[in-house]
Amino acid sequence: MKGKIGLEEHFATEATIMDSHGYLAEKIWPELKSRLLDIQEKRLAFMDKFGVEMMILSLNAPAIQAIPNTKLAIETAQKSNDFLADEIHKRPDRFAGLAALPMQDTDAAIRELERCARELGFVGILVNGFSQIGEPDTAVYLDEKMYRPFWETVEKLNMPFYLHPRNPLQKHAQIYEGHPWLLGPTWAFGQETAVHALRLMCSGLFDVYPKLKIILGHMGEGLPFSMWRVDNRNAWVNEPPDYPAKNLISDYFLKNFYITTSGNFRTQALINTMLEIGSDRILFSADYPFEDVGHASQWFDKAEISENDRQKIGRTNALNLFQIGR
Ligand code: GRE
Ligand code: ZN
Repeated sequence: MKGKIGLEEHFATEATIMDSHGYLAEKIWPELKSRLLDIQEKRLAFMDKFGVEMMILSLNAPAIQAIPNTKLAIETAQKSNDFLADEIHKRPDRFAGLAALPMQDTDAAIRELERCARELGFVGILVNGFSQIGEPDTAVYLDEKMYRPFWETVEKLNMPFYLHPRNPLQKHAQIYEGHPWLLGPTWAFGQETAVHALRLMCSGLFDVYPKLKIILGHMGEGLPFSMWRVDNRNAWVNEPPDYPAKNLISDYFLKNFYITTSGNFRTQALINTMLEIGSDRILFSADYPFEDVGHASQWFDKAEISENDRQKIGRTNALNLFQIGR
């Protein structure tokens, strides 16, 4: 399919590049590094070759969220957003941007978001899970009360918010000890991000700001498969759920969430996700350069779904969600 749009597609700056080191085999690092630092050359060549018209770009992970020094987090976010805006400016027909935000300081995050939306023309936000604030050993999640004014601004600006994975802190990762291969994209990213998304849903956030649009990658980080069980475990006792939110978790999942195919190029998983959340809420993505645009595209272009669904998931859902070209 020509004209695809991807929205979990990363770059790095010199300040954040080392955050992506150590996940893939060491011999791959020079190539991964050069792909992360490149915007206009190798990346565009892959896009052309595999029918990707646009990438909506975001900074690598965990980057800003893992800078406990608030002042440095704010500066690094600003610099990265400025760099991205310059690169988009060179090819506005091929690139758009998601804001990196210093969630260490709610007011600073709001200010940077407003700048990214109004001055830099970014179309959304991407945040890499919890933030370390002040001390490296802290993990502050986005359902915390301190973030309510931030979410109010996100809703007001109508900016879709991509909740991107990161690894848990070591002190929260005992279950992975002795099994380092389960960290990162194999399992820990998805587990961490799925629980974070469930926290948002349970917290009542979407009762207060019902127009929030949250995007999850990797075919929903396992949530589509587990949604029924989340709402229906032990249903015979007929007790209302014990959390602040007013409705069932699946009500928020269906109303406030969008899902991308990033890094999960599996037709069985896609069809399950279509059955759970519907093809209007699923969007193509690769997760370049951690994944291969060719793998993503060659799978998606031939996946056994209708051509109507392919157009929606590959392109038009992204145009609508990010209000591109209108
Ligand atoms: C990502 O950000 O998507 C990512 C990493 C590291 C390894 C794999 C991966 O940051 O998909
Ligand atoms: Zn990613």
